[in-house]
Order: sequence, then C-alpha cells, then structure tokens
Amino acid sequence: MNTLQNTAKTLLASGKGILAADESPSTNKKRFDKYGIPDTEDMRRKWRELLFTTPDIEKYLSGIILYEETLGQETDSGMLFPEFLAGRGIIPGIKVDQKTEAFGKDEEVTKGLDGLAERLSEYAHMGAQFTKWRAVIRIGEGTPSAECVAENARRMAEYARLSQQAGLVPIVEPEVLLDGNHSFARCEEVVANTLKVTFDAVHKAGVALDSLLLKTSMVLPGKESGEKRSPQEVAEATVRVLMAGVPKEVAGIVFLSGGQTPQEATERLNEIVKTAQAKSAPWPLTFSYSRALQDPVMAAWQGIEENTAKAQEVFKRRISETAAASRGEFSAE
Ligand code: 5MM
Repeated sequence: MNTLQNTAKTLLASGKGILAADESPSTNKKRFDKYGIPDTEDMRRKWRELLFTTPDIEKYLSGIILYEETLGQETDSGMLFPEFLAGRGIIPGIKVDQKTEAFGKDEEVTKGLDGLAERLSEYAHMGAQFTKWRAVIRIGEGTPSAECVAENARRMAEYARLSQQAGLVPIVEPEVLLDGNHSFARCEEVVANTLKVTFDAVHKAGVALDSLLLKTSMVLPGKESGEKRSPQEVAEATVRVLMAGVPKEVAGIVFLSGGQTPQEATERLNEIVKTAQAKSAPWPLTFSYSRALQDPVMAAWQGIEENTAKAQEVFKRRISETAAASRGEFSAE
C-alpha cells in the first residue's frame, strides 16, 4: 500500500469521521456574530484550541480539515496545531479552494487553481496530509446549468490530480445546496448528475480513485419546499444515487451536514449507513460535518473562558454519537 492509500484508509477507519473546521475568517465571523464573540485571529485560535484539545476526540475523529490560518497557529502550550493533532493520532488536512467566482448570470464556480501546486507543497511541508475542495451547486429555476456543473467538475478534478501529485489525499466536495424550494426528486436528479459529471472529469484527469474521498450532500428536499421525508427515505435515495454514480474503487465517502440540525444529520447518517450495509455498498461511509458538530459547542462556549469545559463535553457527546451513527449504531435514547 502506498502512502496516499494508507492515509485514505486511516481517514476512513471504522467508527471515526472527519471534523470540518475549515471555515474561512468571513464564514467564521458569521458564526461568532451570533454570540457576540469578537472576530479576531486569537479568538479563532482559541475556538480551534477548544475543539482540538477536547479529551478523547481521537477515539471518534480520524482527521480534521483546517483553514490555512489555523495550519500556522499554535496551542496555548506553543505547539503548532498540525503537529499537536498528529501527536494525538488525528490527521491534519487543509481546505485549498479559494471560494467562488461568478459563472454566467446567476451561478458560481469555485476558484483556486492559480499557484495551487506551490501552495500544496507548502501545506505538505507544514504537516497537512490531505486536502479538500468544495464546489457549490445551487438548485433553482434553470440551475444548475450543465456548463456550471462541468466547469466545477473540471476544476475539482484538476485540483485532485495536483493534490495527489503533491502527496496529499484529495477530498472532492461537490455540495448540492439544501437552500431552495425544490423537491426531493429534483434533488436526487441533481445529485446523480453532479456525481456523474464529477467522476467523468476525475477519470479524464487520471486521478487515482483508491486515494480519493468524495464528500457529498445527502438527497434531501429543499429547505423551503415544505416536503418532509423520513430518514429511511433519505437513506434509500442517497444510497441509490451513490451506488449508481460513484465508482467502487473510490476510497470512501463522507457526508457534509449542509445546514441540517445536528439531530437530523446524525439520524440520517445512521440510516444511510444501515442501508448501505444492507445493500453491500463497496465503500466505507462516514461524516465530515462542520455545523452539525460545531453549532451546539459554540452555543455552549459563547467565547467565554469559563464555559470551555462545558463546551468540550458537548463536543465530545456530538462526535461520539455521530461516530456511532457512522457504524449504524446510533440510538437517540
Ligand atoms: C461552510 O463551511 C465551509 C466553507 O467555508 P468557507 O465558505 O468559509 O470557505 C465548508 O468547507 C464546510 O466545511 C463543508 O462544506 C461542510 O460543512 P457543513 O456545515 O455543511 O457540514
């Protein structure tokens, strides 16, 4: 097994998942603003310190996706975060896309390929072992267009190729947004097509599938659609599109939470894993959540030092129950 395959396998260890803590300062500010937490570099460092120093997290987390700024920050005790995480047995990763630019009239495409090879070698030097790139696919009137999905896929595949070349395992994340009033059936259609176009591009770019992770949305009705679907229906549709569109050689699949409540994200993952097991799906499946893991923790912390231990307890509970769901063993009781 080569180094890339080994990293991918370790990220997908049974009963563990990946924390996405890769919010850029502007996204992080929106989270902080909700609680009046000062938007400073040191408060961002303190927030990540709280998460990363929570006792026992290595039992439930195989990896953490960082933002560039965090890669160069230190714990209170003066250890660089990547080094600290690696020492706990948690693989440090890095988000490498640089957000989106306008595409056509009302769509967007992710950017970040300029100078990427140089950045990747610097990130590897700083201790990152895997990377992530997120494309945003919005369902609306006449969107997503075929051109937008194809351009996102082309850039994502090129990123994945460069990442493997730099010795870093890529995670491609074509996120189909929950926002909108689209139906459950329309979401299934868009996720299915997005996966097809993405893997066609990945194939064309010559990316090694056994050292590649897919980060995907679940199939869900639009947030404003009023349509309700049970976790079992979500699981059936999600596993159906994955089995149809993801090559069996892909190292593994991780889910984003996309604005679901923490409880929904955990219950649905649990059902997806059980359904995938029943259908003998070929890949390991787990979580790579940001908001569904972090939101209740930030609510408990609120930027107040004295709340740290209480917030860490909340975080430990959230990751242990989501890790249980990644084995299909979560129960709400
Ligand atoms: C939305 O959070 C991350 C993107 O932040 P920026 O827009 O600031 O770069 C994103 O990478 C996130 O980690 C993943 O999409 C998964 O997050 P959720 O909250 O959907 O689980």
